[in-house]
Amino acid sequence: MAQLQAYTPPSDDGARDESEEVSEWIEAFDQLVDSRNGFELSARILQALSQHAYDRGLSVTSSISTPYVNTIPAAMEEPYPGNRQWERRIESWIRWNAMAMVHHQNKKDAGIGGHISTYSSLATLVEVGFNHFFRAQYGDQPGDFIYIQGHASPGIYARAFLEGRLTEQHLENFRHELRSTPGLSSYPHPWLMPNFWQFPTVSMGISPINAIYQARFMRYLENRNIIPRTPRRVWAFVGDGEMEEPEATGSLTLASRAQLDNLIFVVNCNLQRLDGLVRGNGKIIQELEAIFRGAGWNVIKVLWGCEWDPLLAQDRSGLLRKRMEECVDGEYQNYKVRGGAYIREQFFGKYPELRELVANFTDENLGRLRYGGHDTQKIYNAYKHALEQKGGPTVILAKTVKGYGIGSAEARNATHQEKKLSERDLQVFRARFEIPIKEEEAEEGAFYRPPEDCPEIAYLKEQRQKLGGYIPKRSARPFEFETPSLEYFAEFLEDSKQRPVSTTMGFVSMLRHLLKEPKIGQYVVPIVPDEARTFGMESLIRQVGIFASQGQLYKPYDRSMFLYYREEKDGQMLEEGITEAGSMASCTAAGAAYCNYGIPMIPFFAFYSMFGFQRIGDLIWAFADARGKGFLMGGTAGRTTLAGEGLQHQDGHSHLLATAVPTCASYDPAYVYEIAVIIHDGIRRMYEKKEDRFYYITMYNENYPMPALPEGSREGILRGIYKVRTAANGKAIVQLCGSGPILNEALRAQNILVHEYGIPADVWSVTSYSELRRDGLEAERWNRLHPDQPRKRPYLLNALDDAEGPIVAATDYVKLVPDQIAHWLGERFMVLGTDGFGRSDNREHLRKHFEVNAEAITGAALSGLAQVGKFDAVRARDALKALSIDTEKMNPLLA
Ligand SMILES: Cc1ncc(C[n+]2csc(CCOP(=O)(O)OP(=O)(O)O)c2C)c(N)n1
Ligand SMILES: [Mg+2]
Repeated sequence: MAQLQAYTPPSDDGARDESEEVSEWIEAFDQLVDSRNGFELSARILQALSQHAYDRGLSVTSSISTPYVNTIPAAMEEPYPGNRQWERRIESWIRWNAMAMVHHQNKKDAGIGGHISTYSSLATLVEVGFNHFFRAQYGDQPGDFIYIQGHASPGIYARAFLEGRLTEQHLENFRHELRSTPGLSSYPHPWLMPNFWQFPTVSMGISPINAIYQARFMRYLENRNIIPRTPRRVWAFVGDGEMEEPEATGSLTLASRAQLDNLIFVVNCNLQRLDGLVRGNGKIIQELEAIFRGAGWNVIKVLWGCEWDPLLAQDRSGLLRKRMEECVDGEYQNYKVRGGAYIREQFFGKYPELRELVANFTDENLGRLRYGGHDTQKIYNAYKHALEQKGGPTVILAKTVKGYGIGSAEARNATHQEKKLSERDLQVFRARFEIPIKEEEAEEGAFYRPPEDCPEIAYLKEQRQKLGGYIPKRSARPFEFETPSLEYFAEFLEDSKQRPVSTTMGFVSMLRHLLKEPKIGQYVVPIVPDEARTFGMESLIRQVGIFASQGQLYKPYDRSMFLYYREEKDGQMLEEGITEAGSMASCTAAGAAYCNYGIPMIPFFAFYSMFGFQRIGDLIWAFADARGKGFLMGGTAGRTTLAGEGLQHQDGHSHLLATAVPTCASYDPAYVYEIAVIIHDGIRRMYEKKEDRFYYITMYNENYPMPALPEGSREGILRGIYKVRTAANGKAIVQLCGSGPILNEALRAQNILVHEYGIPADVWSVTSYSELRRDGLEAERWNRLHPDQPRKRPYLLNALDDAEGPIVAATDYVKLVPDQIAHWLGERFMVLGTDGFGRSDNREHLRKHFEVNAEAITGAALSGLAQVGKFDAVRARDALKALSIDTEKMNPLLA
C-alpha cells in the first residue's frame, strides 16, 4: 500500500527556502509516481534511497507510525457498490431501535442498564460488513466468524429485528431474560442464547485474544486436512479502550508470525472508554498503529470522511496534515462536543491559511465533517483492501465518535453510561436520522418497524441472502462420535508392577495412546504453554510434531536424536510458548470446534496448575460461556507435592476456583486408573452424549507404585468418592479421606492407627469434592421443592452409609475444598488442608508444616475419637507428642 507522505516543515528560521526545495523534490517524485509502473518503481527507489542514506550514516530509521491521514488515498478508492440511500435508512432505523431498546427498558425498569453509545459509534462499521462482507454459513460455505464488541449488542439485536429474526417482544425484553416471554441477554453469551451468539466478547480483552487464536486454529485444521482451506475470515470488532487490556495486545505477534491473512481486526477508535478519553494527551490511533505495525500487522487507518478529501487535496503545503497531526485526542473530543464555530476557531483558526481554506463552509458544515469510521465509502475500501491482503493480518483503525447522533450525550465523558435520552434528544435523534415515526411516538421511544414490503427491507434481506444468510447465528452442527471402549485404556487400569510413577507420567502415556486411537486420535489437540518438558511430554513432540504454520525452516541441531524438536506444518501439538492466556484461547478454539466447525476436537491443555484458574480464570469463564468442551490438566499440582518451588508456584486453591465454574467438573485423582476412568467417561459425556461441560483434572509429580482399578469402583471415581482400603482388623471406627498424593498419607495413617493404637480405619479416595457437593445440593434442592415426596439422598451419604466415627479429610488443597461436603457430615467431619502461602522445602517438611502428613492425619483421628469418647483424651494428647506434632506451633495460614 502506498502511503501519502505529508511534509512537515521545520519550525526554525529558514524553513521557507528549504520548503521550496522540498516542494521541488516532491514534484519530481510525483512525476515518478504518475509514470508507467510508477507505483512499484517509486516504492523501490524510496527503499533504495533509504538504504543508501543509512549506508551514508544518515539517521533515517523508518517511523513506526504514518501521518495522521487515511492510509488509502481518496484517489485509490473504489466507488461504493451498495445503495447508499437505502443503507443509510436501514442503519438509521437500527440506530433508533437500538437506542429505543435501552431507553425503553430503563424507563420501565430503572437500573437494568444497557448501552447506547458504543453501538452509535460502531454502527456504520458493522453495517458495511453486514451489507457487503460478512459471509454466513450455508451449504458448503463455512461462514465467517464475527466477534462483536459486547456493549454494541443492542445494535445487533436491532438489525436482527429488521431482518425478521427477532420480534418486538424480544426487544421489549432486552435484559429481561427470566420471564415467560422471550428475552435477550445483555451481551453476547452463547450460554444464554445458544442459537444466536457464537462468541462471548464482553469482558474486555477476551475477544481480541480469542479471535487471534481462532484464526490460527482455522489454519491448524486446514493444514491438518481436517477442514478444507476456504476464504473464511475471522473479524474482530474491538474497542480502543479495550486494546489497553494486556490480553488484547499480548498475542499480536502470533498473528503475523503465523501469517494469518484470515484475520481482520477493526478497532472502533471513538477515542473514549468508560470514564473518559483513552489517550487525552496523545492520539490512541497513532499509538495503536505503532503497536500493530511493530507486531507486523498490515495497518489501515480510516480517519477522515469524504468531506475532508477536497480539503486535503488543496493542502499542498501540508499545513492541514500538520494541524491534524498536532492535535491530541482531548482536542478532537472538544471539536465534537462544541461544534462548527469552535472547530473554525480552534482547529482551522490556528493558521490563517487553514482558516481561509474553510472560509466557504458554514459552521454547520464544519460540524458535519465526518470521521472515516462513519463513512461507508471509506470503510468499504478499507475492508476490501483487508480481504486482498496476503500473508498476514490486517487491522483497521477507524476513527469514530462515541455516542454518534445521540444529541447532548455525543462525545461527552459520561456518554458510555447514558441509558435514557431526554425528550429533546429523542426528537433531535429522530430528526437527524429521519425516523418515520410521529413526535409522540418518538417521545415514548417507540420501536420503528418498517413495512415488510418496503424496498429497504427487501434490499437488506437480499444483501444477506447474497452473503449466505443471517448472522450472528450459532448452530451446533451434528457430528458422529464413537467413544473408544474402556478396554482401550486397559494398560492404565492395571497396576504399575511396583514401579513408582506419577499421575502426570500416567496421563502423558494415556495421551500418547489416545493420539493413536484410529478414529478419534486425529481430534486430540495437546496444548502446552512451554511446559512440555516439565510434564515429560517431549516424546509427544516427536510423536505428533508441533504445529508451525511455516513448518521447520531450519535443520534442528538435535535432528539426529530420537526426541528432536520437531516442528511441522501439520503438527498436531500446540506449543504456545509462555502464554497461559494464549494457550487457553487455543483451547477455546479447539473446545468449541465441535460447534464452529462441526468437528469434535478434544483439547488437552496441560499447564502449571498454579498458573491456570488463578491467572486466566476469566478466559476459562468465557470458555464455559462458549460451551467449550475438553480437558484442562493442572500439572505440578498441590501445595506440598511440588517440592522446593515455594510461594508463587505451589497451588493449593485451583480446585476452589474451578468449582465455581458451573460446567467444569473438577477432579483431584490419586491414581492413574482414576484418571483413565475420568477421561474415558469425560470423552463419552462431552462428545458422544453431547453434554456441554469440561474437565479440570490435577496431576502430580510424585512417584509411587500405582495400584490396579479395584472392581466396582468406577462409579465412585466418577461421582467423587470410593473406598480404597478397608480396615484389616475389624470394623473401622474412624474414616480417612485423601485426594491426590495425600491419599498415600491417609494410607500410612491407617497403618499407624492400627499398629500403634489398635484403631481400625477405612481409607477413601475422594476424587472430587465439588462433584459430591453438586450432587448433594441437587438432592437437597429436590427435597426442598418436593416436601411431600420421598427424600432423595446425596451420593455421598449412600457411599458412607455404614461408615462409623469421625471422618478426617486431608488434601493438598485448602480446607475449603473438602469443606464443600462438610454440610452433610456435621461435627464428624475434620479437615486438614494447605491454607497459607507455599514454602520452599521438600515434601516431608511441607506436609509436616501444613499438617497434612500421615502423623497429622493420625493425630486428628485420635483427637476426633477422643471428642466422642472413643479414645482416651490424655492418651490422645500424648499421641500427638509421640507423633512429633508441635501443638503450639504457629498456624501455617500465616506462617
Ligand atoms: C475486563 C473488563 N473490565 C472492565 C469492563 C467494564 N467496561 C465495560 S465497557 C468499558 C469501556 C470500553 O471502552 P472501549 O473499549 O473503548 O469501547 P467503546 O464503548 O468506547 O466502544 C469498560 C471499562 C469490562 N467489560 N471488562
Ligand atoms: Mg472506545
